[in-house]
Amino acid sequence: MDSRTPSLLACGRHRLDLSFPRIMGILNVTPDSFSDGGRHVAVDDALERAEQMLAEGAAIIDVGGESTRPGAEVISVQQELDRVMPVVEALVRELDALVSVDTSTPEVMRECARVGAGMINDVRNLRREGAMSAAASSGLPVCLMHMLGEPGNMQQAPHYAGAVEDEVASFLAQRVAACEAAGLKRERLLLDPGFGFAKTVEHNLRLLHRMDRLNELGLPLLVGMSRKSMIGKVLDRPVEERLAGGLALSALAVERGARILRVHDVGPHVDAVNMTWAVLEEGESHG
Ligand code: 9MG
Repeated sequence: MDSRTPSLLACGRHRLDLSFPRIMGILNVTPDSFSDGGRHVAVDDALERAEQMLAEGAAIIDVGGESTRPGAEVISVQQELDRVMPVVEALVRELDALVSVDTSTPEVMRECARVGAGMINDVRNLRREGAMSAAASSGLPVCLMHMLGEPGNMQQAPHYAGAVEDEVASFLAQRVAACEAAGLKRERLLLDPGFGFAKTVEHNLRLLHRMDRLNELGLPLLVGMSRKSMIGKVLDRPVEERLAGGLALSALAVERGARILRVHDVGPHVDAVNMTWAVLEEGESHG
């Protein structure tokens, strides 16, 4: 993060201090995520999982009801509301958690803001019809992620004419300009390179290596690499054996300026990130 980057983010009732890196815990509320013994069981399970992530040091809980995996089922607005709303309401009411909502759907953005969510995380960077104005009127910070196409087709043949980091930076700069034109203030924006979204392994590795290019945009950076296939492909590991690879990537991302890391395994990432930060801080204090 450079000196122009805002370090205190207003997230509804919460203030998020980004002068040091923070962990965002992933809470998927798709039908396969929790036991299917009825609505209350699912909400209770989600609450328990969120409570555990907060106890392990997560600053934010990212709740998502629509899978972004290639080939994932497309769901209706009502299905997404039904999955997400009871969980967001419970997290706000029972845990007073800072909840981010992983959604591209304007109705979900509006409803979640109404019940006390603190952030919008949109992998489609507000390109769905009505999303820009819903996000603007929510008053919440928004994470704009880079992605070409849609989750269903994004991995078909990802191609960048120039250096991937330059193209991602210029795409995000254009989305920031579009947000500002729609009344969404710059101070409310976060940027995300979108690891694994319309990118080959080589694109992902280069993008992380050159993340300083995105720092030049002067907004806080959020990254999500936890358990992703880039780790599986480099290390030849199945999804349940990708933690060590993910910790290495998180340390490198922090060193390159990331201020929010979206992860599944909160405890180990808190330690890895705090350790990395201690080294960086010590370097700073000795010039
Ligand atoms: C929802 N989701 C899945 N992967 C993600 C990533 O890398 N970044 C953000 N912001 N959201 C993501």
